[in-house]
Amino acid sequence: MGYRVAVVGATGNVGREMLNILAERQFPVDELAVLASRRSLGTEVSFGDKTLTTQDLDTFDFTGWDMALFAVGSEATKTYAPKAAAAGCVVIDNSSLYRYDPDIPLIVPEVNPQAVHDYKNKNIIANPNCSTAQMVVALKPLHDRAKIKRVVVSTYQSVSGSGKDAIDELWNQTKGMYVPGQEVEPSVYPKQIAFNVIPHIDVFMDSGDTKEEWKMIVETKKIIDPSIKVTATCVRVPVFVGHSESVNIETEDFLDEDEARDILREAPGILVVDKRENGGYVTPVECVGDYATFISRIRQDVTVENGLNLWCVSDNLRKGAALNAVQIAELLGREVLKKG
Ligand code: 11C
Repeated sequence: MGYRVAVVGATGNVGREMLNILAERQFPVDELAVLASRRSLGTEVSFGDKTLTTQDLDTFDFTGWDMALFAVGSEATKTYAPKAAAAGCVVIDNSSLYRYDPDIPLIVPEVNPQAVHDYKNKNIIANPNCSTAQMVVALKPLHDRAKIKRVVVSTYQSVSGSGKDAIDELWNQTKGMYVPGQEVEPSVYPKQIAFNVIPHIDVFMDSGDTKEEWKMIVETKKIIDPSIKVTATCVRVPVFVGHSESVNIETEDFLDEDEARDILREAPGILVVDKRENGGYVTPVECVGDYATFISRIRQDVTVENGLNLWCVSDNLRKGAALNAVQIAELLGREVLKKG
């Protein structure tokens, strides 16, 4: 016996990836509903070798459904997630709406699987921001060994993090650079993204940090340990898929770079590719479609007492969103619902 699963926002980038990953990992689905807003109603989406037609989210009755994987913005989540949760369907939400609610668990299964039991507070589990998810997978095993005190992270985030229109903007702006009269003005982003980098993701906060930077700080504390200090600079780069991060870590106890490499090699969800030679590291184009968080360039930072540097790359639509949500569904099934 399997689960009755709804995917909400099934026509978006993340919703489609959720369907791909549910099929790839042979999640025990008895029945699958693919839901979308009226605007996308009737759109067909693939689930393995099947084609499914989207149903209307507005009129859908979640009663009797085990789980709903939400991949819509915070506004739609605010309307429909409480309805699903009240109907007894556990919501796994990819938006930022519930992440900072102390009653709602924020889960990366390799890091804090024990938090799954808190789902029952509100029948909702939150999925973290993509740039946080891949970083905490790398930080947790190092924290367990040497207690991380402070992290300085700079991100290089792909445009797929901003959705389909941003992917089109990068593509069209890049092509337009070569065709006189077909230049494309910035519209999704405040400045040109083709052949450029933009040190601004999400809105500015009073502190001067952007919301993306704030999310990395607050979510890392909630998922791993509130004592870890994080400072972040989040940057959009002209890459379609795959977020990269340069991570500087200060630990309480000394951790040798070779031991750190061995710990990361053994850690769940991580693939270490770290040869000190041309090409002996991972770049975003190589991580697309993969499940792993790739770690390269592991080395001592000798400018502080106990310092390490590393390079962390992952598919932001997968580990950063859809894969993590499906892993939470698997965890919920395994630990709580126990039907599959
Ligand atoms: C980006 N990290 O790359 C964002 C996208 O809070 O789930 C995901 C935003 C979020 O633009």
